[in-house]
Amino acid sequence: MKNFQISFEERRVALFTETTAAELAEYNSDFKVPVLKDDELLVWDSLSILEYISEQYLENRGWPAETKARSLARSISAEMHSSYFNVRNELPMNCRKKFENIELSKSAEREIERIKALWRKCRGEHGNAGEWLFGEYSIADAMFAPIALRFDGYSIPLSGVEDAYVKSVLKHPGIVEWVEAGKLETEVIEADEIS
Ligand SMILES: N[C@@H](CCC(=O)N[C@@H](CS)C(=O)NCC(=O)O)C(=O)O
Repeated sequence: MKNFQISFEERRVALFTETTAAELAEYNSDFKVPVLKDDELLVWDSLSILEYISEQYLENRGWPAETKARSLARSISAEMHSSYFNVRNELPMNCRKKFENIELSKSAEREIERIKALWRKCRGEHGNAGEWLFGEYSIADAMFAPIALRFDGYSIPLSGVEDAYVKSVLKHPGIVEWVEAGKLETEVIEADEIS
């Protein structure tokens, strides 16, 4: 929404606290974030929210205009949404710390190689018009932003296309703002801390 200058108010909900369930109860999101409230309409789950915003506010400009690019963008966004469980477990989101030389399972390494290969394919086949996966910024970039942040935070070796892509994500003004806000948070989710 920040990328497309759609104004919104953000309500921060700290997870796994004594008040989390009560704070999220009104949104019907199974006590999870993110959830979008647009007047009385509730939309939950990140990909559904992105689809709704694209339809309702962007005349579908959230997805690439060209059919093949759009189809690939949908496939990789759905894959991101439903996969990479080893990356999620072994590289938990943590914007406040930087890690070097972490040991990863073969399964996590394989997922990382898969993600890099997808990025190279998108950039190689559809990336000419800009620095994003499909040239111009799309839903696919929003979906992969958490992965790019993890690759940076856990110092995953990157080269060429993937390195440039992560740098683009890190300097996106919406991401810079989001990471800065994250750094000011004081809560710690112990289950997501790795040593
Ligand atoms: N598939 C959902 C995942 C939602 C989800 O698990 N959100 C996490 C934060 S990223 C959460 O709310 N966790 C709290 C919990 O599971 O109780 C989406 O992408 O929106």
